[in-house]
Amino acid sequence: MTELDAMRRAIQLAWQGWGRVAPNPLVGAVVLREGNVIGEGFHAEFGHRHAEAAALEGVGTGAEGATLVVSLEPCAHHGKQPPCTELVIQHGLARVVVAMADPNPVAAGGLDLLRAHGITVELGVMQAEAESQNASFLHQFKGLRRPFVALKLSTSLDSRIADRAGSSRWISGPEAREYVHWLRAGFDAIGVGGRTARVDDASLTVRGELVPRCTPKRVVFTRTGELSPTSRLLMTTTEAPVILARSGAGSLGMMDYADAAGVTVIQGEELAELLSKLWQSGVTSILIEGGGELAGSLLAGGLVDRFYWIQAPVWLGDRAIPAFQGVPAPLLGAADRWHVAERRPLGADTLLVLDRR
Ligand code: AOF
Ligand code: ZN
Repeated sequence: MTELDAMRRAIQLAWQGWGRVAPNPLVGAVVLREGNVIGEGFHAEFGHRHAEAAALEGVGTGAEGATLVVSLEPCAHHGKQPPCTELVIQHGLARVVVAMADPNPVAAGGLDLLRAHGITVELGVMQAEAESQNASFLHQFKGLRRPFVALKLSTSLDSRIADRAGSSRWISGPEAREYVHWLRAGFDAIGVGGRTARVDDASLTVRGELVPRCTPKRVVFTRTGELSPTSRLLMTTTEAPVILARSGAGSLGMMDYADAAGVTVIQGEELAELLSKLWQSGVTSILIEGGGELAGSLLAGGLVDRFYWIQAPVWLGDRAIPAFQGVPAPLLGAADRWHVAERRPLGADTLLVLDRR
């Protein structure tokens, strides 16, 4: 196996920490000796063993002179785990190949330390893939003081999120719905607009195979503040917290029973302020699942970091509900071009993952 293949494997292994390690990064590692894999592992659980330690377990003296291929710069700090650099040095590894540097100032500096011990270091192998995998971890160190915002929409070929009668069940197929439950598990919160919460009456809970370490909070962005006391969201507040994010005076009716229903209310002038309040309350990432008004406002406000687009092979026509409302219309030369991070089939549907440049 080449070092490049080993890095591909390390990144693939790292995905197994999805839903379990956040806000820490997804990390995978492979130990190579003369092109053979002699150890591999990943960061499986927040606060637990790092990927390097998992990969080196049981390798023993076989690691002497071998190469460690790891998707993140080995840490140089004593955190919940001892420094991985120490482990690498003790095992006598000769070479360390890394995809991306650690943006966490507390843990960084590992590569310099390894070099100082005579270990050869290569940084940047499959860097774009590793950075995309850890986009929400990287986001935490950008100083934006708002959560990593991902927009997930299932649309028709003509970018409609519901038919002309307002029904969105089901645009996409079972494979896509399974994927969305997996996706939800990796976010601190799931958000929707008020109208979508009312019309779809979705529960926004995680009901897939993967059980998240922390149950995502459910956030409803609304101007009026209205939510029916018999809605699925309010009937399930014991399963997962509900936050009502209000950006307008609206009616106060909801406030009367919000407390009793176990709903937290946050108030802000506009979306950016609501997002920063969510950040202050510990929400580091949020997956927004519609509707068109909220999606359009977030896009127009430059507040979307990533877009998960599931496109189903169906036409819904002009009178169906558009995926985005209120997005400005730039001329082609001035329009933002997004970076395609992933593109693959989900049953009959197509998944496109796009990152803002
Ligand atoms: C690595 N390998 O597998 C991971 C790293 O509190 P701790 O000890 O778990 O440290 C968390 C920090 O360490 C985290 O913010 C990130 O900078 C780094 N995570 N480092 O060498 C790993 N998960
Ligand atoms: Zn470490």
